[in-house]
Amino acid sequence: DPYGNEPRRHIALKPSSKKPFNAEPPLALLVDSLITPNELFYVRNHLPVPEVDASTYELEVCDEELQKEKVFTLKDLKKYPKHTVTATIMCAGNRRSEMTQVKPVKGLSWGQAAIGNATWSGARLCDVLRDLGITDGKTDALHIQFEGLDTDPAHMPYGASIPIEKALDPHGDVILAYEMNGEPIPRDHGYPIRVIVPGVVGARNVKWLGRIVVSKDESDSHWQQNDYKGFAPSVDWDTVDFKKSPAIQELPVISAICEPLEGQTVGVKNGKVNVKGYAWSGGGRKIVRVDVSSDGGKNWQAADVLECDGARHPQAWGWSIWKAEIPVPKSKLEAQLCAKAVDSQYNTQPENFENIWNLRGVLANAYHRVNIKLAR
Ligand code: MTE
Ligand code: MO
Repeated sequence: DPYGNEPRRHIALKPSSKKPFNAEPPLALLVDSLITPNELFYVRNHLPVPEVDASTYELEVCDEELQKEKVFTLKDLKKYPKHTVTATIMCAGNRRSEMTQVKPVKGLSWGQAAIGNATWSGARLCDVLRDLGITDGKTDALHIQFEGLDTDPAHMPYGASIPIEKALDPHGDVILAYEMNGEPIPRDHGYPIRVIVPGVVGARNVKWLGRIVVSKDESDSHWQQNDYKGFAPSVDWDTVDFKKSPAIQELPVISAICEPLEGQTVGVKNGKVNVKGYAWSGGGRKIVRVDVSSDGGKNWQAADVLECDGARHPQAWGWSIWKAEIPVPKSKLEAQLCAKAVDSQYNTQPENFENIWNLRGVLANAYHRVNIKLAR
């Protein structure tokens, strides 16, 4: 059984699939703190978790054009200056279960918790690449490919790539991380080395990193080429051509209400209810405002937003947690709460899922709507 050696997991992580293991934490726990505890961080594995011995671990880094290759042990990587970033990782399929309600899509039915925020430490990828002679202007390469040590039955590894500009940008904060929240990265999250690509979709943050290839080409992996792409609402499985859409990299602005939950009965105090959630945007764009409504989006009020230390455009890699006390319509026994966030480029979220529906159910960032009952 390739799944015979999986790590132990926290009981609060409710799996949507066990082999491979995929699970998200309960929403109320998700927004308890700005930093998501390791054991509650959602897990998205496509393959069995590989068993990696840190004492024999090797990372291969090669440049296809220069035909150069260098091998790094964990000790070698720890010799580079230790760089720490607080970054949110989100699956492109986060909130897919809401998009499905418009029309079915293919993919794991994630709720709103396929996202987490952690402090990651490791070597900067640009420092490691510089030691191979790869710097801005000194290479014709266009992409940095990553391969995991997790493999399918045909021995094909998980793989993805990012544009070289992101990797070489000293402000891009791409790191080869060996720590998550001050501890060695847990097995489920990529032990012993995982690439953290802040502001970029989860799928490119390759875990159990085994190989880096500097190349003129994108990764040819299934997950880069034939998955994790957006399409028009009119495209279906008979007409889809995966070559026609670019691979998702930076994610659009998103938010979610984590308290109260859909269908919950909520106590009204002084005509108001308490609402809490998260908001985040890709590409280092900062959350500048979160608007909350209790009447389905007719009237809005700004929430109080708590951001990560030092959050600054365009390096605001971590999410924000927001809270609001919002008046509910008088004498009504039901209300529809809505949330939408605005990022530092003044991008905001689409109003509904009809307009952004796509067959893979990715980029599901419409207003989050939660219907509640009011106890008066
Ligand atoms: N890396 C490897 N090697 N194998 C994987 O299956 N899944 C990717 C990414 N990196 C994956 C991977 C996807 S789709 C996501 S959303 C994130 O890891 C999930 O990271 P997490 O499990 O640490 O939350
Ligand atoms: Mo993902």
